[in-house]
Amino acid sequence: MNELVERIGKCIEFGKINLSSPYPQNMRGQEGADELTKLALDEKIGPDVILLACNEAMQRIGDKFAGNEVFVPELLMAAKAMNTVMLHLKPFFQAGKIKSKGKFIIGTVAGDLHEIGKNLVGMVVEGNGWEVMDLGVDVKSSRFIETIKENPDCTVGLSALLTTTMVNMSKTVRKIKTQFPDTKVIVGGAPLTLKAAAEMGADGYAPDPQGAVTLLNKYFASA
Ligand code: B1M
Repeated sequence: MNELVERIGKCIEFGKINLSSPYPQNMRGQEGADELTKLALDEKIGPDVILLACNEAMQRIGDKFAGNEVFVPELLMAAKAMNTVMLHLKPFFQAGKIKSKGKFIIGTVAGDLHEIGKNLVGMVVEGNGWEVMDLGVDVKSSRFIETIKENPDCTVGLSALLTTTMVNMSKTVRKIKTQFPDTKVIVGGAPLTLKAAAEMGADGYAPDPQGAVTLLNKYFASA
């Protein structure tokens, strides 16, 4: 792996946001995710290469968390560093912007605060020509319902990262499909599977952002 990309990954893993960030102590005075990502992009390193390294770093910090080697504060700092990188990568995902193909409403379901994967899906979908309305995290079913009412021609994307919030996802899917049977609902997130999505009554399951785009294009083509 390119040394610069490796350093960005380390900044994510250890939560080093930028040069002036005092955390972590042993990286004080060093460039962080912010400066190194700018540098990497200036050196024409592909945004996809940077993103892959960051995703791997998030996986590493997640594994450490699972093994009780780090705790919530460390996860939060890693997420902040990751969000800093994403600010730099966003324009690249949006570069393919063309005339809107339709509206895509996305949010992380009630009780769930994980936003990075959802943000990535939103960026990639937007870059593929959809108008994205991001409702944020911890989104209640009622908020999705209100937004669908205001945008009856939309497609909906629900994200969940916790096994426990899959229950809320399931409730949200059912409420949406009961009130708006014609509205397509796509679900995704680490604990989801095709089987779980089908059991919830969702129209589709996407394992990653590109999967969401493929489904959207399929619905769009058959509309
Ligand atoms: Co949390 N967390 N977390 N966390 N966290 C996980 C998810 C966990 C797997 C860590 C672990 O134990 N190994 C574990 C869940 C276990 C489980 O339920 N199976 C966990 C836990 C337990 C918790 C808390 C309960 C911890 C606690 O407080 N004791 C707590 C819950 C808070 C809450 O939500 N109510 C919590 C909190 C947090 C932070 C707030 C500190 C922080 C999130 C900050 C933020 O988002 N701003 C955080 C983080 C960072 C993680 C890990 C480390 C990284 C998640 C991430 O951003 N991944 C995560 C461990 C891991 O994933 N290895 C973990 C990178 C991202 C690009 O991937 O989100 O999977 P991901 O998205 C992917 C795909 O899933 C897919 O596309 C994306 C790109 O490929 N995708 C979709 C996602 N949504 C989609 C929607 C689609 C289609 C595809 O269509 C609509």
